[in-house]
Amino acid sequence: MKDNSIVINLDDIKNGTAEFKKIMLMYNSALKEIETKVNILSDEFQTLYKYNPIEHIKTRVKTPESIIKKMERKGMGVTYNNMVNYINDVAGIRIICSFLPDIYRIVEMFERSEDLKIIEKKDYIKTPKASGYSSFHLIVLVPVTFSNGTVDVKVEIQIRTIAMDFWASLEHKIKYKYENGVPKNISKELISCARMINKLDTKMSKLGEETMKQLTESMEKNEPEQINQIKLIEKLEKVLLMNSEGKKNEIR
Ligand code: 0O2
Repeated sequence: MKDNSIVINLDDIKNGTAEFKKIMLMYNSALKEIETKVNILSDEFQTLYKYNPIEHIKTRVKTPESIIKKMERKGMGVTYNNMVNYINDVAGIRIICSFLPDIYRIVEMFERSEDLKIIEKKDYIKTPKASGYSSFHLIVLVPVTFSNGTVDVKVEIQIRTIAMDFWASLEHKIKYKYENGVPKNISKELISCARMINKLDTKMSKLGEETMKQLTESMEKNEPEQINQIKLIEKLEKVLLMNSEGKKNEIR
């Protein structure tokens, strides 16, 4: 396919071309939108359940060098068109969770979200990559409103546990040390470490579930008022949700 779009030139980017600045503003704004969403969710969990499944979040926009390298690696022309259409992780947010089941709770939250469109789901937890890498990835379109209209901006959301993050960070560091690829014995060891991480996550999740069960039981016994309050707030949320659904149907 012939690509007639504007070529990305590293020197131009370093000198700060208007196109590049505008595109990066789009990606940075989309990240701000998602970050706010995740922070609200985190506050809600903390307030309602006194339990927060989110340990921390990190956002980043890929460096121009890294964008260009990825396009070259994928064998595509280094153009703005290709970057916007085919590089899914120019803007990325990483959500680090405490326990394995928290990952799927957060995925469900994004699935329910009406202002985001999920365009791809990759479950590298059920099916880890050959390297041993494990995480849940969502590629989403985030609507961002500027003075002259709304643009849907692509963002990659990586959701993983603390243990998966530990493995991925160190593996990334090790990989970068070898220009000509990681030696076989080291990649074998890394796969074996990934398996250990998976076992550890499963064990810790069981402990987490057990602790939550015990805490809920003790709350039901000793603080029934608090449990009633939570139930009341959940009911209120449902009513608010039904009301907003009704309003939307009226508008339609
Ligand atoms: P970096 O340095 O994190 O920016 P696609 O994005 O779908 O067009 P891609 O890149 O093959 O194609 O998608 P994939 O495999 O889902 O990976 C996207 C990102 O996941 C990577 O971005 C990494 O951040 C992470 N990742 C994937 N595989 C591995 C792995 O084996 N080890 C580690 N540590 N991270 C991994 P980048 O751009 O490759 O890297």
